[in-house]
Amino acid sequence: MIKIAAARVIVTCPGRNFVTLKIQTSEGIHGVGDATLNGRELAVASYLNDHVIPCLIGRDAHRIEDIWQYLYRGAYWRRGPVTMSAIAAVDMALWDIKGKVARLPVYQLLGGASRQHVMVYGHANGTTLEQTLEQARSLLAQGYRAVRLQSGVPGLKSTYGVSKDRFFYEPADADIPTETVWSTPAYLRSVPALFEAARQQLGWEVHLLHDVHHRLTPIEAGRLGSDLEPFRLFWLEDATPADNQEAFRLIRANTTTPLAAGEVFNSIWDCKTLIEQQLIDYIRATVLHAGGITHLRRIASLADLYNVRTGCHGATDLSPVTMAAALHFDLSVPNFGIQEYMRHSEATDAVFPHHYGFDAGFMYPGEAAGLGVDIDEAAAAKFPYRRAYLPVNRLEDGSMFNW
Ligand code: CS2
Ligand code: MG
Repeated sequence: MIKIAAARVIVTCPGRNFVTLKIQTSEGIHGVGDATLNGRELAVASYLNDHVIPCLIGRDAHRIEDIWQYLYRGAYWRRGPVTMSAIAAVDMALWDIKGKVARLPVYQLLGGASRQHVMVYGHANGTTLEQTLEQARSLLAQGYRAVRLQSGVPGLKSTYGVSKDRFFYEPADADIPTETVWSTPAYLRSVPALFEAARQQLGWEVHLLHDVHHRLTPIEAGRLGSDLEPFRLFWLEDATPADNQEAFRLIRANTTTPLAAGEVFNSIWDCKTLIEQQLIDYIRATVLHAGGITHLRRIASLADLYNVRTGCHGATDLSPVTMAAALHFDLSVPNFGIQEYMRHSEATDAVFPHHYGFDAGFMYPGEAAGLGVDIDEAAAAKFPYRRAYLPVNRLEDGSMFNW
């Protein structure tokens, strides 16, 4: 038995907000977990402070599965992004502690490495097609094997997923949401042209990916997938919202372009139909928003039965703690597909010192005991919380999307 002696929540904003849970044990060993929910950060901080931490004190930190079940089943209110991010933070911190006690990196506790390294995809985005492809060439020069391409849509002022900064991508940009305008016909015309030019200029070796950010109806998504077939994408992501999982049947019936979904999913129930009916090829659920390593393993095991591979979300609003946990998971899980990688800012890297690293298109979790990541609390204290939201999108006639 190794007793949980104390736990606290640290909120910091080194360029963007992060919520971190730090659990301390009676043996003096501590663990960290990420609890960041973009644009709703303080709701998770309160959930942990007011409702979870009091129930953890005195429990055996080794009982990861039991604590997961206790927090999930015991609360009566199940699922949802706030609850599942809070449970995930506890789960990550407990795996970190177990690894430190065992003096092993977490991937060893998960059954050891199933592969040599973790293939990641980088982000190339620009306001014009030329800028996007120039970015892609620079990623290829850095050794990336897989690149996501997002480009501004001609005629639209701004496009979600296209960064204002050349190197760092941060879509949460205002203390009251920015409102942007969207045109589906303009978008549907621009994407095939981008990928046609990409194959001409970048060749066929590199894996190319694209994120629709839930902007299409199922039949529009089917059309886009079919238009993109000649360019052999690695995946087309979040082609339509998956609130209704059956919606993907229409897309599937209309294209052989591989489909990815699930960065907003919180539990195995959000992807059960998509996986069991083989309506997607990659599941994007993360360690952070889908209940921690413990629950993501369960999702991956279900996915494995149906030839669905993992493709964890890894945007900058997931802290280096999640990135570390994801890499241990990715290295160990048999049906790994790819991992998203967006570089954090230097300030963020300084607040979260870590052992993971990138080399020639692949990442490695490192050999440090536990997750191999920590929070520098003195550095974190220099960056107080700043409210920030993702933009809200409207159609050209001013209405909100209705799908
Ligand atoms: C995106 C993210 O990384 C992705 O695939 O969809 O940028 C996402 O929009 C943000 O992480 C939202 O918090
Ligand atoms: Mg996405």
